[in-house]
Amino acid sequence: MRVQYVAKPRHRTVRSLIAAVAFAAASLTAAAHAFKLGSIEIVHPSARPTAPGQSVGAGYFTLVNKGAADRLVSATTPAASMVELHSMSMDGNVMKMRQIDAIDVPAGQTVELKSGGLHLMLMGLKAPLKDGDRVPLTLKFEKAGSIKVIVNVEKAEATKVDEHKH
Ligand SMILES: [Cu+2]
Repeated sequence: MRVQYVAKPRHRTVRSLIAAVAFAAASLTAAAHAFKLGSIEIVHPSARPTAPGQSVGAGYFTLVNKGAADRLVSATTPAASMVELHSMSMDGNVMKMRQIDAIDVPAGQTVELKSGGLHLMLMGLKAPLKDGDRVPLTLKFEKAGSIKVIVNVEKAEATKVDEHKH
């Protein structure tokens, strides 16, 4: 798992804060941020910048469930007219994407939304997503309820290729 969770500052001593900053710098990843809803953590919501005229964008994050099984059932954002839940899988040499009703978050499990796998599809973007933008996103879980998170718009890491195409 390429997940980096940084605890909330109020739980840190100065020494551990320095250690965390050093670790973040060394890991070459963008600053991680995380949100908590009951026993579910939503780690580092992010989206890729989009080209002018492109009407869809993909959103990613990692769900860490330390409690009972739940399901992500919907998402909304003021930045797009609607958000769909999508899965991707290889069918022979073809990457197939389909809309799904929910993303299962099994008890005690970690579920990663990432390029080439499960993701959110932002449909009908009202403006291009620009590197550095911060986009509010409301996630609704079947049992845990709803939470508003902030999506960081940022370029994919150089070593990763964004396979997402529509
Ligand atoms: Cu999609």
